[in-house]
Amino acid sequence: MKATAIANANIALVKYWGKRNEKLILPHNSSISVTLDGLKTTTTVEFSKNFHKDEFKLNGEKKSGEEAKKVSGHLALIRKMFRKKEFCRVESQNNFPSSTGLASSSSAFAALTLASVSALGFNPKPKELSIIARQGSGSASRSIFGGFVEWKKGFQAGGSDSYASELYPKEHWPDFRILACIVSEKEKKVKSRAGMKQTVETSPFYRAWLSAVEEDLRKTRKAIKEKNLELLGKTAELNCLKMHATMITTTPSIVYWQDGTLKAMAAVWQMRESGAKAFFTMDAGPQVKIICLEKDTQKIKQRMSEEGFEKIIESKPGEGAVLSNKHLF
Ligand code: 2P0
Repeated sequence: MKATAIANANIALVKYWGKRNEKLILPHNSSISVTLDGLKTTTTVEFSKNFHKDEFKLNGEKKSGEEAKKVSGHLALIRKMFRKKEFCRVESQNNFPSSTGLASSSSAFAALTLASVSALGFNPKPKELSIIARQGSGSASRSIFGGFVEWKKGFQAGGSDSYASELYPKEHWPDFRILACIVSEKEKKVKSRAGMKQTVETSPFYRAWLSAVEEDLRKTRKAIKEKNLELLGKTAELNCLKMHATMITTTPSIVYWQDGTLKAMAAVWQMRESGAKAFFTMDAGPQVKIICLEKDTQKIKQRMSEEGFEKIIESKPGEGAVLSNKHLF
């Protein structure tokens, strides 16, 4: 009753922001992401009658508190779905710094879902895995798949039609790149889950966000299909700014940006003015992720390092969640 899975983190090009059902993690809007090669979580899960509670280790360290609670909450859901009773031991390893705001919950819950379900002896279709992963963390529904992925918000109250699927595999656009410029490694004050709840409840701009998102989804699907970086980048950049506008206008305000965030945004705009194809997106944190093509990465990295960004993580489109026979314990 042991299995290991590897899943990559993803970055949204059209963001998921706000839930219509908190418990089932059903979003108000659909989202589109790219799964990133090399930003991975490896998770080994073992269920046994001999265990008396769930145990969770991350990067070799035993976890308690909020993180452990989210993990055992997800395991409880999986046990219920598959009518199992055994407790389990979970060990996860991230190959990227967990505190850098690089969407670690997307890879974490995708890997945990695949490893747990496999350890229990089941082999559901990716769609079903995506529905289960979604209930651990919304963005994890997308990390089940590789390449370019869309998570449809769905309409059913129970969430049976709210799952992700692949739009195009990673091979569709191999020279697509994301350069994550790390602005700060401090843990953020407001987690995404709390931030999006507060936004839905209090931002007067939330309606405007929802009314604009379908157009962004349409443009983004077209841009990916045609490998049109300009259309993709401009749409993703504005979509992220619209999301941040809803955050800033909640009560109390949530501002994830820091000085370095604005500096990176300005640098991207200046590079664009001088003809470079560079666009940014940001999530619920200060890091700035530059969307570009492989041929331009060197000069963009050079410019960002001159601006004082020491840590820049480069990723290309990566694969979806897979099983591995290299167990962590
Ligand atoms: C996204 N984010 O689409 C958006 C953009 C952050 C900003 O998905 O509550 O950790 O576990 O479903 O998935 C981060 O939110 O939130 C996120 P829960 P999650 O990538």
